[in-house]
This record gives sequence, structure tokens and C-alpha cells, in this order.
Amino acid sequence: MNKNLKVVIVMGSQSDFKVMKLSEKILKKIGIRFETKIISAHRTPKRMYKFAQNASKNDIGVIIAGAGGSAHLPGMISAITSIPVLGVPIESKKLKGLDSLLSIAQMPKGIPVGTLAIGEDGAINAALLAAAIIATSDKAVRKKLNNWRLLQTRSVKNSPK
Ligand code: RP5
Repeated sequence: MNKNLKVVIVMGSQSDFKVMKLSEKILKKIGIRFETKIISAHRTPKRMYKFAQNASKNDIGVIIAGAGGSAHLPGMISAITSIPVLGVPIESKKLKGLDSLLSIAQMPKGIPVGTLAIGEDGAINAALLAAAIIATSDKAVRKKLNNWRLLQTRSVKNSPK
């Protein structure tokens, strides 16, 4: 069992944080170590390269990457490191995030990116999926994730009011 792997949440812009902070919230609840960074594939390409190149030396189990528009950040990071990358398409003004979704989901074969839903649901599910990946090698995380899911199940009422 490889314990204590962390998740790194990256995003292309400060403006993505209002969505990506939901990933942080879930990781906090499940007790997974994380770091959050702004890294833009086109505005800070050297920062992106350095981060992805060094990722495997830094106990990172999963990278969550939120990006909007042409949204090449998750694919570019995945091209540099084999650490699993989960992409969160951020809703864009003009195309409502359809551009971001297709950019992230339509990676050509050979370099995978796990693609979540557009926006808040995607940010939440990216953290839950990251937790599930970490849980395959960390019993404590598995227990906390299963407990989180149990509480969610219990919160669903039998009938509407
Ligand atoms: C992308 O461009 C970012 O991920 C963001 O979703 C989008 C818009 O960025 P800002 O113009 O708000 O900085 O790189």
C-alpha cells in the first residue's frame, strides 16, 4: 500500500477557482492532502512544463485540471506525465462550456484524460474520482470515501414533501 499520495488541483485562471474550489471542499471532507495552483498552458507554458515534469517526484497520485475554452491544460499535462489527469471543463461565456468539454474529452488515442461534467458537478466528481483512485492504495481514504457515500445515500428521503 502506497500511503499518503496527494492530489494537485490546477486551473488555467483565477476565474476558474469559483468552480474548482468545490474539488478542494470534497478533498478536505475526505481527508486527502492537496495543493491548488494556477497553471495556464498558453499563458504560463514554462510553469506547466516544470510542474508536469516534476509531478512524479512529488507524491502526487492524481492531478485534477480545470480549464475553459480551448482547454488544452489537462491534455498537455497528461502528455508530460503518466500520473492520471482528470479534466474539468469550465463553463465558457460564448459556448457554455461545450468547447471546454469537447476539447478535454476528445483527446486523440495515446494520451488519456478522464473527463468530468461541465462546471460544478464536474469539479465535485473529479475530487470523488481522485479519492477513489487514491483509495485503491490507501485503506484510510477508502474508509472515508465509503463513509461519505453512505452519508449521501442516507440523506436521500424515501418520499418528497
Ligand atoms: C482558460 O481561459 C481558463 O481556464 C479560463 O476558464 C478561461 C478564461 O480565462 P480568463 O480570461 O478568465 O483568465 O485558460
